[in-house]
Amino acid sequence: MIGHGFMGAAHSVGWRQAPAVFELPAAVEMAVVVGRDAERVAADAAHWGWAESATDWREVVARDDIDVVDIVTPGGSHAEVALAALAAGKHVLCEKPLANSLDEAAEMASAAQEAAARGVHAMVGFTYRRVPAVTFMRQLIAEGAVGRIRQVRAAYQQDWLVDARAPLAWRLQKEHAGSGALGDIGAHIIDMTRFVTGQELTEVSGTLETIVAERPLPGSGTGHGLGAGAGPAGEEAPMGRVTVDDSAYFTARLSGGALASFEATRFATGKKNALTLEVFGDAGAIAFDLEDLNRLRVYDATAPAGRQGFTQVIVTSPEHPYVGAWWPDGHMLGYEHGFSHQVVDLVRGIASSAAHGPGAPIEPEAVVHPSFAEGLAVQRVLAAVETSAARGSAWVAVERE
Ligand code: SOE
Repeated sequence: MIGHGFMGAAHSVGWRQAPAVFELPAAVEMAVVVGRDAERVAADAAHWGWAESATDWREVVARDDIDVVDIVTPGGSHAEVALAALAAGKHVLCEKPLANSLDEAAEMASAAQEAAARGVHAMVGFTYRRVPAVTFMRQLIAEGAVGRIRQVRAAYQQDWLVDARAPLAWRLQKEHAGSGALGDIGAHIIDMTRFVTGQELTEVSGTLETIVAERPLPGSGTGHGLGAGAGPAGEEAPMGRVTVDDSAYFTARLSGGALASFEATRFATGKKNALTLEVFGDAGAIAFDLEDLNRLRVYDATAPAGRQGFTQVIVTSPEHPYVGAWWPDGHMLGYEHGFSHQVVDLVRGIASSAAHGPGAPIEPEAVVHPSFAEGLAVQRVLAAVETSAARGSAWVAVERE
């Protein structure tokens, strides 16, 4: 694993829990975690259960005993590490968003496509796809539960920047993060909308806003990369410029014709990690809320008049995706489980390719998603929103293959 911030901790939990809970067709050995500071990375490796730590990612990526490279660094280094890993024949799991620019994402997707012909997998870490309720929502929509999709409403709201003295973490610097709320959390709701509806975003009209333009420079520790606790934040601290958006609002047209609204913000006071996704069709509607992630609200518009209403489906049964491996019916899951499910699917896909050879792609492709091609599709939407915002919210077509 390259990187060891907040996402490094989350991925480590995934790598450790997946083989402990699920029957996997291959053994998982948490070999080495890489970071720039030898002492800090050694401490995290020991804490999270990795056998070794190292400071030179190139050396690690070249090692014969490494099969999978998991990239949890800020977006600015995703392309370089992923391209090197794919060239060395390693399977890659890369945190979202895929890259910091469209060009990098396109290069990564094309390298992944070449690698796929050699049985090498590349997956983007859009973990919320693997929240059981979200995977189930996709199944219900595919089965026709909402009928023809007429409208979508997606919002991802956080509030860790409301305090104007919150420090200038890497997530607020374009060279590290690519964009702000747009790429960090907007990318999640773009991916989830594509995932649950099976449709692409074809054109967008957006606005980006940087609400606090300057912030205190962080101290030595990078913390979890979010605002609070990342360093001294007094009035005397030297200030630096925020070079990304704090909030992103956009409207999109989906390939099936429906209109969709997206809101990604770090300024929604009181909303810690609130993500809602609602899909409305001519036969019904389904709503998901990350703060209540074991539940879907499902409305059947074909029910008899007078009996209509949102039904609460508790997604904790063995019949639901991923759930059966965990606890008895009714025992809920949380944020970290998606990281385990991601590992489960990646390992299953890798083992299947290893068993059948690269010529048998159907099964691995069904489980190893989203591909880098899908990561690129999200990146195209991010780029189109930025272009639209720069043109005064003009409608901009999302680039296609
Ligand atoms: C910060 O906004 C963040 O950690 C995102 O980077 C993650 O992708 C999301 O899971 C939680 O919030």
